[in-house]
Amino acid sequence: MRGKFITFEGGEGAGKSTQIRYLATDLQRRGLEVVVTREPGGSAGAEAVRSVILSGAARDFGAAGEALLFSAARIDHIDQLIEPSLAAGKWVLCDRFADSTRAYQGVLGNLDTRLIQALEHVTLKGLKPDLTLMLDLDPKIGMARADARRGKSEAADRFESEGADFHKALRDVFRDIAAAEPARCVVIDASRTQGLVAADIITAVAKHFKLGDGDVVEEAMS
Ligand code: T5A
Repeated sequence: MRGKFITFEGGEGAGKSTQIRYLATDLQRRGLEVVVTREPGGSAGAEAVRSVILSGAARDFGAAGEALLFSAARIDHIDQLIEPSLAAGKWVLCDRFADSTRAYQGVLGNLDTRLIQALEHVTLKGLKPDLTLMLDLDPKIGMARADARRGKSEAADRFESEGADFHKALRDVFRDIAAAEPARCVVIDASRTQGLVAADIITAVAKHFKLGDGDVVEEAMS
């Protein structure tokens, strides 16, 4: 049986990487085979593109140029990792996916919606997440978390270094995407403790896929 494809989206420092680990543990305890991956990246070719984009070297290409680079990386990621894993029955948990291109490059980069739709058509070839968890958080808190994790010696990356207005608008865009596709997206309040957020996510996933109650919910909350 084909596996399930779950994506995590949200602003910087919302806790996506942290929460993917909790969910992976829960699903593995249920006996499922899980693949954890991320975008940009997730395959050798896409990781190479990741370092180019996040270094800021492609900033001068503009939003359209960056959208093309994210899409090229996504094609390799889907071909090399996501599709083969789903075909083998594995559950794929992905830290960011096409909604990030819609939000960062599409809306905030002022690109024509038709360009983003055309890129999705070519890149995704019909692949769509079975579920998207939108981690919603005040960007001031998210950026403070990201700053604290990075430490003083490391510079902010290409998108972390955008201003406060950018990150505030980003939150609204992710909320709009979730509101437009309620059957696919669940908004999660990411302002609480890691354990409470994890419990919410595990409950949402269990409900969406009609899994039984996991024992990790209580553990995560304790
Ligand atoms: N991008 C990406 C595009 O522009 N277009 C695209 O198409 C795609 C795919 C990727 C960048 O590329 C952009 C978006 C991004 O700017 P990245 O390094 O992968 O760069 O950046 P993010 O995905 O934003 O990842 P972050 O690591 O910044 O954020 P996370 O994963 O949301 O947060 P996480 O889990 O690493 O947590 C951050 C810190 O907060 C703590 C953690 O311990 C950690 O220190 N934390 C909490 N603290 C308190 N309470 C909680 N509940 C906490 N949860 C986590």
